[in-house]
Order: sequence, then structure tokens, then C-alpha cells
Amino acid sequence: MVWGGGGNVTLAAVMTTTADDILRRTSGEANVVSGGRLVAKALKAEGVDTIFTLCGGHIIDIYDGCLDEGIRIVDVRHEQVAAHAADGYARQTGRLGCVVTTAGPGCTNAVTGIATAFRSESPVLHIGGQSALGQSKMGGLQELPHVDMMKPITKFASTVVSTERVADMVAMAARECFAGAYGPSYLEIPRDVLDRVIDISTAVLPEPGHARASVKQVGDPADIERLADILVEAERPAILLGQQVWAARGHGEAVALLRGLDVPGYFNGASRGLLPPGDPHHFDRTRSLAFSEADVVVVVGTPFDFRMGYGRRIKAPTVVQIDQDYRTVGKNRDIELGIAGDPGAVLAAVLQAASGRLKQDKRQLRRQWMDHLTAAEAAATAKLMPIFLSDQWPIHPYRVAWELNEFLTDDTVYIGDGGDVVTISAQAVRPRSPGHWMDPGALGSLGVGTGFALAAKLAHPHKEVLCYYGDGAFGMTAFDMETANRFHAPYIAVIGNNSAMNQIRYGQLARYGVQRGNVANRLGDVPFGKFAEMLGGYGEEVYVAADIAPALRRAREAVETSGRSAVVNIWLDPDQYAPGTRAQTMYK
Ligand SMILES: Cc1ncc(C[n+]2csc(CCOP(=O)(O)OP(=O)(O)O)c2C)c(N)n1
Ligand SMILES: [Mg+2]
Repeated sequence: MVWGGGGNVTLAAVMTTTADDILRRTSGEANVVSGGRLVAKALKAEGVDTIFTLCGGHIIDIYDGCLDEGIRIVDVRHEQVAAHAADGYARQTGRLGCVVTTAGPGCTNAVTGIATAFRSESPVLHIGGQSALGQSKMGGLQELPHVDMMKPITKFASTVVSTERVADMVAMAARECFAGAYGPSYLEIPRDVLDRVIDISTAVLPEPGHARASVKQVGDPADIERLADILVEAERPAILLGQQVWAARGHGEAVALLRGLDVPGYFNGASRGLLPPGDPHHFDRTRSLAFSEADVVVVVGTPFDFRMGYGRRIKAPTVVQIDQDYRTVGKNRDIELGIAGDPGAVLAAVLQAASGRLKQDKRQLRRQWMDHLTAAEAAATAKLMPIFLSDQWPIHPYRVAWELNEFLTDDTVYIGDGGDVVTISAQAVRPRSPGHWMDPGALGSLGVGTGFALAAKLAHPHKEVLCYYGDGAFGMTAFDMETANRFHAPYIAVIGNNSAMNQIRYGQLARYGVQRGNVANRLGDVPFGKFAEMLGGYGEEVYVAADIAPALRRAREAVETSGRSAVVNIWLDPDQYAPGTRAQTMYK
């Protein structure tokens, strides 16, 4: 251990005096409290049990408060990871996630994580330091206009201008995270506001359970009846369940509706895994077919964005949209009926309104419709099997995707962080239950994996966590694998290594040819297995397809026995691509 051994007596003496002083002032008297302590009290009231952070002088009083309130402090090596971890923790727990960063570069480093949470509608509270209010705009250390910077990528961004209001503002920012569609908030607390000690009777302290309304809105009851009518009359209905369904924990109601009304379900983003593969109402290879042949499509909790050709890919005569956000309903394409409300509450109300009204002949037609889709699913799988089982050398990326799916247990949280290899994995990997799939969402941010893995393992220590990275993505945030080890949150990292930023490289080659297409997209050949070894864990290089499964098993065993993360670095054929990459659908 190197830290703390400096032995600077003068400094130690000064620091001891200061610490005693502070302790006397804050803990000694029950009636006084610092801004940092108020932050922690308010976080606890919001159900926050863990903060993700990287230290800085502007925010240390928050740590002191967290110690008093029993909030776990997880300190990472890069603020981007802290923000992704807070997002991941929110996704995994269904509660508010929290990231705390210092002023200036601490905030700018976290921007990608907060922006990812914004596009993924994840409830994350970002608390940031700022130089003292008393020196505002004087050129203080790390001073930046954080609130202006964070406004476009949050639902709410504000400065806290008085210590008395610290807890109140934390509660306000947290409330905003759950207003309509979820999302992040940013709160800047200047150093003098945070460090000041005040009489607790002057602080505004919202009481848990007494400062919120229910978010379980069902919209207009007449619309619930209308949707029930539409679904009862439909002959070939299909429902797409998006990330809001899982985020708002409406999965039980969603599944009950699919089963109760015999409707095929499709799942995207965090809602993958709502039903296990093989369930009669689970479909995933026939979405385009269903969207073009269905008479009714209901889209729940996911916008008409690029992932659905801005809604153009749905050809059904009747399209219904349900979303937490009023502004998302009807955006980019017209719909027959729109409902703004909580996915679970709306779907439960619709099922109740339709209860007992589905005629036998309609149910019969739906069974035929589902048989038709099931046959098409089987045909699509059969078509893919030769490449799923390919034993070509260099290894085919589809083979890795297949092996990963075979390897997953019912309790493995699967995370994808990368370009083409991760896109391919979505064709094979089918999580077995809700909450077991994590992806960056609509921002498409590379680098989410390490923070997500850390968060998933901390939230569910008894679950296995596996992150499949592209080699480009792994290089972005991998160093926080050390943090995962340090916090006893080890995971299995699998790298699909094509020594390139392949998803981009494909488009460049197609457009500019070989001479000018291999520019700014090729990476070195890195034996990443050694990276895990450097951190005290297990690492392995895999060159042939038959070795993938045994290597994954060795990694699992090593993680379980050593408590350290393992890396399986799989060397891939760089000239195989996903169909979406070949068709460049993400840009259409
Ligand atoms: C932070 C970030 N930078 C750049 C991109 C653009 N981008 C999308 S896919 C990709 C290539 C990723 O390479 P890798 O992780 O190795 O996966 P591969 O495509 O090679 O399978 C890039 C650079 C992005 N999505 N996010
Ligand atoms: Mg790559």
C-alpha cells in the first residue's frame, strides 16, 4: 500500500485539527448540519443506497454525509464510468441512480453517461461540485457553466444557492427524474453552500412518502375502453414492448395482457427478456413481418425513432401508441389512438376492460396468426444456423454470439458494449428473464459496458454478469475493471476482437473503396487477456471456434473462485458484418 504513508507531520497535524473541528461542529451537536450531510439525508430519503463518484475537493463533504447516512460510496477511475454505473444501477434496481462528480472536468467527463441516460430515459441524479458562490465567475479552480452545459441533456438542471435548500433541491431534482418518461437531472452545489454548517431547524427537509404523487396514470378512461375494443376486434394484432415497460416495472401487467388476449409480443431494449425464449407469446425474428401483416400494432414505451425507421416500418392499418411522455405520442408518424400514462397501469386497465370479451372465433384467428409467425421464426432461425455453428477460421462473429447465448444461465445479466459484434449478438442472445439485458440505448454510446457491469453486480451480487465488448469499446472504459475487482463485483468480459472499429469501417469501405476506406478505423492487435491478468484475474486468448465454450467456462470458474474479473479475448474475422451494418440501416 502506498497511499497515506507520506508522514508529513505538519500537514498531518493541521488535518487532524481540521477534522476534529469539523466533527465537533457537525456530529457533536445534533442540531447542526452541513450541506454535504443534507445531500446524504435527502438521497437516503429518495431510496439511494449507493453513489458512484470520483473524488474532488469540491464534493468531499458529500462523502462525509454519506458515511453518516450509511450510503455506499463507489469510487471509480473515470467519471464517464460513474455516470454509466449510476444509470445501470437505476436500470437494475428500479430506483433513482446517483452520480457525484467534482467541478469542471469531473462534470465534462460525466457528460456522455448523462446523455446516455437522457436518451435511454434512465432516472439518474447527477450532483456536481462548483467553485464557491462567493467567487462566482471570478475564475475559480475548475469553474465552468455546468448548468448551461447540462440543460439540453437533462430534464432539470439547477444550482443550489443556499445550504438551507440543499435537501429540498435534491428532492426537487429527484422528482423531475420521474416526471413523465424518466431521465436524468443535474444539480450543481457550490463549495461554500455545501461546506456551510447550519442549524438543522432552518433546513428544508421533505419527508419521504409525503412529497410525491403516484405516477401510475392511465390517461382518459374512454381511451382505455377504445383500446380494449380495438384489441378485442383485432385478428392479427402485435404488441411491441419497449424499455419503459421494464423501467417502470410494468412487465407483469404486460405479460398478463399478451397472454390474456393472445397477442404476439416483441421486445426491445431493456424489455428484452420480459418473456423467456420459447414462450408461446415471445417473438423476436419476425418483427418486420408482423409490422407489415398485422391489422393492429400497439407500441408501448418506445419512440418512433431510427430503430423503427421513424415509424415508417409499421404498415398496419391501426397503430396505437402508449408512452409515459405526452410529447412522444404521435411524434414522427400518425396513429389511430394515443395514450400518455404508465405502461403497466394502462395495460392492466386495458386487460380489465377487455376481460371476457374476446370471442372464440377471434382467439382462433389469433392462434393461426401466431402459428404463422412461429413458423416464420423457425425458418429465420434455421437460415441463421449455419453461421451460428460456423467453425471457420478466423472465428465468425455469429459463432461467438451463438456460444454466448448457449453459455448464459437464467440469472446472467448480459451487457452489450460495442459496434458490429454486439449488433450481431442481438440476433442470438435471448435473456431468460426481465432485467437481464442491458444496452446503451438510442445514444449508441460505446463505453457503457464497464459501468453497467459494475452496477449490475453491485445491485445483484448473486447474479452472474457478462459483458460482451467490441475491442474498440473495451479500450474506452476498461480500466474500471479494477474498480469492479476492488468492490468485489467481478464479471466476465468477453471481447469480440477484430482489431478495428468495424461497424464504421464497413461503411467507409463501401463508400470509398479499399484504398481510402481503411482510414481511422483500424486498431492494434491487443492480447486483452493479459489486461485481466494485470488486475489479478484470469485471461485467455481464443483463436478457434471450438475453444470458445471451454474458455467461457474457465472464465466463469475463475471469476467464482478468485473474485476477480476475467477476460476472454476472441480473435474474429474482420470481414464479416451484421446485416444492419451492411444495409447501414442505423442511418436511414
Ligand atoms: C463513444 C462513441 N464513439 C464513436 C462511436 C461510433 N461508432 C459506432 S460503432 C463503432 C465501432 C466500434 O468498434 P468495436 O467496439 O471494436 O466494435 P466492432 O464494430 O469492431 O465490432 C464506432 C467507433 C460511438 N457509437 N460511440
Ligand atoms: Mg472491433
